[in-house]
Amino acid sequence: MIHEKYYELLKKQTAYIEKKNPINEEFYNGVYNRYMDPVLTRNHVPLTWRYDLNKDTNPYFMERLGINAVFNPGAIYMDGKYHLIARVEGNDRKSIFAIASSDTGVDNFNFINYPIIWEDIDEKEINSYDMRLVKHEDGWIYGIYCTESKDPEAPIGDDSSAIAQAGLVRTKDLLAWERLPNIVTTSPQQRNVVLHPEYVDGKYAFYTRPQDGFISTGAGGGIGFGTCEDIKNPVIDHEVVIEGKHYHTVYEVKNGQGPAPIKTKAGWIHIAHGVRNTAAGLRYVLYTFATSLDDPTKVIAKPGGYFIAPLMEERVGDVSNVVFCNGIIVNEHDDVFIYYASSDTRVHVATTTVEKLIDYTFNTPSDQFRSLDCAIQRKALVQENMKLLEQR
Ligand code: M1P
Repeated sequence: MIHEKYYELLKKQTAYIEKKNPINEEFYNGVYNRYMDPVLTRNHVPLTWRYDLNKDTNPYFMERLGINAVFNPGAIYMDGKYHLIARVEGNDRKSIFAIASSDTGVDNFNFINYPIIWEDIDEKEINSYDMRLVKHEDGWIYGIYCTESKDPEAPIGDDSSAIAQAGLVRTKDLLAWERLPNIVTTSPQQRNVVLHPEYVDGKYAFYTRPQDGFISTGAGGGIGFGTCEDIKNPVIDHEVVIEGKHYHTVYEVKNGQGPAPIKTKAGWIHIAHGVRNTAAGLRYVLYTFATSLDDPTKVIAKPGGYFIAPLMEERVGDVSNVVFCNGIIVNEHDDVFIYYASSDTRVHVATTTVEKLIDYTFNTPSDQFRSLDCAIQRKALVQENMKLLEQR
């Protein structure tokens, strides 16, 4: 017999999920809209994934398999629907992947089917997260995610050192998944590995993030680029850093490619995350840059500073002061949906258009790297504006 509490909670959850999500009119920067509510949280996860509904075996209607957080989703637009493959983290700290879909892209996201499962080809894999979904020109949809295992070299007693590598899966319909071998590079660790949607010189091309350690990038770091011939034997034997770290910027400690870049008439537009250190710990923000359509390793535009930073309640969560993006959708109207997670806890959306993204990326002044030069840059803006105002 189904516990009566189930129906009470289901009614509340349905109202929560179906609530409209208006634009946050308090916020304005001309670049993108923010929304009043997160688009995906742990409260969206179906009750059937968390509770045993049976009154005989669960008389107190306790949550048996709790959910801690839902964040860092990959995103894809298919059949007129906005699909997110979210990182769903259980109370046990393990992340699993699950699909949530919406007709609007800004609200009413519902988890569908079951948590995603594929062939278990890597018994060392303990945790998996942060999938980047890419529809490649070869016809497959690829998912690259971080696959984390215990560091076999860790000294006895060290039960937290880990190794991060890039796992690879593919699908045609988001339902049946084929697990391909992990991506092999020359770097000891990898996170934030992303497939470029087109062949480059007839090869599969990847953005990488070489790093020496699990948290610290060490001598590595920066957004790398490399190619491989055979996606079923994904070995990248040469990585070149195309977008590095830089002292006293928002990406001075590390950075990483977000989702696959968007192809526009002006160039490939990338959304990346940059990390800097503060007295309160690492701060993650998003920034954009563009690469050439002729040469995806060549950065041709890069606004100074951040594009999206954690704001108000976004600043607090399991890992506070973080925004992270690995999913973006461009629909048939060139509307852009940027799915970003805040503080490793929940998912938000920011919306803009391809035209606005181009304008922002190509016309926002670059970082001058020194305070006095930044003052000169801002004074020039003020002077031009004063001239205009005086001419009124
Ligand atoms: O906790 C912030 C982020 O940290 C990692 O990102 P990066 O490898 O760039 O430091 C990831 O674990 C990511 O999932 C997380 O959001």
